[in-house]
Amino acid sequence: MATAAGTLPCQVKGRHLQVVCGDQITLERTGDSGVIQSVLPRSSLFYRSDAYKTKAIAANITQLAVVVAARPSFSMELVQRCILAAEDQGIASLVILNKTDLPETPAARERLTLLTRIGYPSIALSALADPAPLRPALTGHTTLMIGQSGMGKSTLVNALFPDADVLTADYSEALDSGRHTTTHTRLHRLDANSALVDSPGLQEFALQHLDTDALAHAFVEFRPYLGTCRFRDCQHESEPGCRLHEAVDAGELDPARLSLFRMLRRTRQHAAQRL
Ligand SMILES: Nc1nc2c(ncn2[C@@H]2O[C@H](COP(=O)(O)OP(=O)(O)OP(=O)(O)O)[C@@H](O)[C@H]2O)c(=O)[nH]1
Ligand SMILES: [Mg+2]
Ligand SMILES: [Zn+2]
Repeated sequence: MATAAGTLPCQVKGRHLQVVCGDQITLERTGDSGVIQSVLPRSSLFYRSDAYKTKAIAANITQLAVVVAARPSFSMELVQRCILAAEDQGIASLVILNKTDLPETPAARERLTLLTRIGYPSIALSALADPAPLRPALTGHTTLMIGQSGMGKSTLVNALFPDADVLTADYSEALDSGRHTTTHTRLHRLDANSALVDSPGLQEFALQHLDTDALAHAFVEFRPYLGTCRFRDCQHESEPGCRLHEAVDAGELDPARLSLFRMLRRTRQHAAQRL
């Protein structure tokens, strides 16, 4: 048995199949090459989807690490979308605040409190200076690193795996964005039980596969309230007796999170109507 380090379309016993980075496969070796015999059942599949297609990103990951940095600037909405997709698959998430050597780091850290207050762990480090603070969090996990281009995901891989020699590139000051240097998702093995997956920078992350119930459930802090609204089919918009709205009014839930939920729900509905 082996772990697929990358994603590729292939033929397995005459069937076309997408083997996803992180898939467990059985191989029949012939000299230096091998033929994939089977793909084992996945414990998780991390993916995004718009109204037209689904894009698999990594299989069998046990942890998502969203990488952000003060420069280039990052989108909290995108960070949260990634985490919601992970929650839907029962995958734990953490946030890596990279480039702590940058003077704007405190402001970036402040923005992350929206998530750390809910309980998501965050690890601050400088990949260029010392990646060590991340090591304990990686032990025993297959961790997918995800995030916008230029946040330093591949730099972290190079810092943790001196032989990896993965391509990295300066971000553009003028465009305030990375250069989409990494083009393929790739798994790097730390030890027998731990691996780190690097992925191409993201600009968007559609959640078309999450209907209203799944979406609400993906907001972990909403879970204790779900099923307790006055109306059984409450969409948590402006219905009377909505427990999520009451919890916001009582200061128990962050209004920014309920606003995001409503925006995502409507986005999904509009996309579905356009089909
Ligand atoms: N100041 C500083 N710069 C860093 C740090 N880590 C990475 N960088 C720089 O950030 C830039 C982008 O790094 P990459 O590792 O290529 O970013 P990436 O997230 O892999 O980008 P994509 O592959 O495009 O998604 C490079 O110029 C790195 O040298 C850090 O800790 N501090
Ligand atoms: Mg990269
Ligand atoms: Zn409600």
